[in-house]
Amino acid sequence: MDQLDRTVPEGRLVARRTVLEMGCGLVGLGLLAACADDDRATLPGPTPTTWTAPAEPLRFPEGFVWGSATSAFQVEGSTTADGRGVSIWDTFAAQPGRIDDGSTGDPAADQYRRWESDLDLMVDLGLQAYRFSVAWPRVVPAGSGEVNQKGIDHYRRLVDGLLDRGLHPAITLYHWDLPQPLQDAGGWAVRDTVDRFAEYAAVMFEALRDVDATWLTINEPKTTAMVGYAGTEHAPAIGDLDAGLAAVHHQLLAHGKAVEAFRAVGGQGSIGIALNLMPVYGAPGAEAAASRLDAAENRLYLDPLLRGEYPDEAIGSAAGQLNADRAAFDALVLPGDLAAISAPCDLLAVQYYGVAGIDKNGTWLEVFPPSPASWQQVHAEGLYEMLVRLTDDYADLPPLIISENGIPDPDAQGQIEDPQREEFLRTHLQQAARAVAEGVDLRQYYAWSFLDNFEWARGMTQRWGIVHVDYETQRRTPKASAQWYSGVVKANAVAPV
Ligand code: GCO
Repeated sequence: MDQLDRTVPEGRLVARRTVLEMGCGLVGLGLLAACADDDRATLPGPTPTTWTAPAEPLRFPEGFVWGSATSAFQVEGSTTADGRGVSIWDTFAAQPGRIDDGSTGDPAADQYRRWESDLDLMVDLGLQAYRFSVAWPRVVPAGSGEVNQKGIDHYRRLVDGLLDRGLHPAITLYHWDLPQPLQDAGGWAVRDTVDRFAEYAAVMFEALRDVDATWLTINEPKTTAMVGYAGTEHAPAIGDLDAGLAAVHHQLLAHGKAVEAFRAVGGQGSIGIALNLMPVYGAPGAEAAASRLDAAENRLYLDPLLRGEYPDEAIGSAAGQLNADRAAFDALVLPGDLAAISAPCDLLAVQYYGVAGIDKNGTWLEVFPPSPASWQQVHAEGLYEMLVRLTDDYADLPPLIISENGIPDPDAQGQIEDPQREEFLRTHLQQAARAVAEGVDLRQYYAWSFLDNFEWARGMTQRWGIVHVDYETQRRTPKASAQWYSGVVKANAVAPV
């Protein structure tokens, strides 16, 4: 597997807000202040490699699974129906100024009521799988204690609907909608939430123990920890980096305890965690800073999960590190925690959007042109690099799936003709196929997202769906990229154009 030159020429600064949105957390607060506000330029990025896609279609292995993904808070709506409790995102979205367009989780894309026609649309598009998340506040409204059978019944119907249509269920247990009472007690910054999550997970494993599903415990612990606890861009908007690091450990431990519960229930299916991973490129002389930022962005999650140890260089005051209290973080890690976190899983879900650049002072650089999501520096080859790196670096790596990969429309109105999304998906799938041809064990791919939906702090203004949603009528219209994706699924291959 070829090694790539990851150095970049001297770059210019990335806007401060972009850094926060990237979910990197507060990398040395003082360094953020050093970022010039509007001094942005696109660097040529790392030395281009010589690889070009072949003229013939690139095939995926027999049995490869093709799907699309959403999450409960982003698509369901019906936030007060059938006993659902309040989540931290209901609280956050209700606070003036938090969401760009003032929208909330209701009606979103109204899928709580429209799920049957959405599943029919997936069949029409020839999709084979659907990744959705269970809203914890529907199942355990207070976060602990009484279980809400109406909540369980909804997801039973959804799963049965998938199975009846021959669609594979990929079920995320936590996609950011923490029950508010648990946050009132400290949320992911406190250890008690670990056991509450394991109890909730066991309820769902029991309820669906007959289903051969792909289970994902926690979606992007990094984003929750760094953007919601270290930062204030996401719920619960704590703004304390030490709380963010505590949220890292407690979410990883919660994942491990959920895996234990899954094994104890003895259900069908497979289980893993979903990590958003980001290749990091250093400007000349910034190799050490790039390595430290890679530790903060990637190895802080990969190493405990796959090696049973935290990386040494993620936390500290040097360029690229998370400028938190290392002793306080170490004190959170109790005997047995790392063994639980690194319990063998059946898969690792990779969520890939783009890359990051850094200079020797720790300032984030723009090394590739961003998508309409300013934090997303688009570089398809970075997906190949990350997949190969995982395979090279982690001896006991389980099979991989790509549980999110996508790009937003250029504007809030959205479009049916979305050539940029077809280009994004094609180039990224070519790189994934390239990695598979070099021995990477990749089993499933989920385009983000099936529907235009509530894009967190961007509200309804950023559209990531392969299917357009008219929010006035809730009418669904497949975009051109959905039709193109149908062809990829049918051929189990990605053609050059
Ligand atoms: C994430 C989340 C998704 C986002 C998507 C686009 O990866 O941040 O899992 O909920 O909507 O990534 O930002």
